[in-house]
Amino acid sequence: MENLVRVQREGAVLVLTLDHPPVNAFTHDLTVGLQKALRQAAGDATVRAVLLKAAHRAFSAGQDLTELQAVEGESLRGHLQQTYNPLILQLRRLEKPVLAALHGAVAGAALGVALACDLRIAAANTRFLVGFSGIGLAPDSGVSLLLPLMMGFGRATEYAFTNKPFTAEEALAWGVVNRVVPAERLEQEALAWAQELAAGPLAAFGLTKRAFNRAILPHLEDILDYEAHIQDIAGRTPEHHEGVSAFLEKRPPKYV
Ligand code: T3D
Repeated sequence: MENLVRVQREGAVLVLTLDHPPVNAFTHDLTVGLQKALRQAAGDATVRAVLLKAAHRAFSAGQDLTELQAVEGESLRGHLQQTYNPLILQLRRLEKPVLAALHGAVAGAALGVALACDLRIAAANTRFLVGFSGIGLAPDSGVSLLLPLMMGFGRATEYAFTNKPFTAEEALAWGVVNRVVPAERLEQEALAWAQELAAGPLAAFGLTKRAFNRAILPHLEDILDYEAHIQDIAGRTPEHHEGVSAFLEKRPPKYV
């Protein structure tokens, strides 16, 4: 298995860096690598906060479409049950603060991963893309729940349908991210914030997260399962086939 997630310690912070050039597309190996790193964060009592960030030009372009095309015809439900669904649950159930540091593109499943973190700091150059409809799919990875919750129902519908990007400043104004910083300061600001979180009352933070999960996301597991069911339907449509082919062939899709 390729090692596509770098794991480093910075004091009590476990720093996870996506490392799959050029745009950190989520392959099976990357997703499983991230699951493994989060298990490490959960199992190590000396880890008091997690910082999730990315190398290269984007935080992540979401699902690797070359890999998705290669397994065309297989159940997307099965794929989601092995990859993003457990990952999103791990992020929410880890009783330690998780901070996402975002830059460049954040698309599709990567948006779901970013939204499932507790806090988000974004470089001013970040572009958010719901992504799914661009390849004939419906939102998964918790996006159907977390995006309307954070930016509002009408706005989430608009951005899911149009697939137009929104900026870091818009994300800040709409409550999708907590802070925006100049791109060149992202690394240091994110680490400083993660270290501040690591110095806080860990048990209280964990219990706060547990309480928020219960208050706001009590049906998260069901929603993820329903998204997987919906995606299984979407994944069998000609629209999905055309969307993926068009992206990889670098041409606009033709839906009839
Ligand atoms: O069961 C399941 O898994 C279903 C779940 C799906 C979850 C999802 O995540 S669905 C959404 C998937 N993601 C997308 O549809 C996004 C596709 N990518 C883009 O829209 C753009 O590439 C970006 C906005 C992310 C970045 O744009 P830009 O202009 O900075 O870069 P680019 O030129 O488009 O891409 C750079 C290279 O990365 C390019 O390859 P090349 O020409 O240099 O060889 C491009 O093909 C490749 N790339 C970009 N995104 C993906 C990708 N390769 C594989 N998978 C990608 N998602």
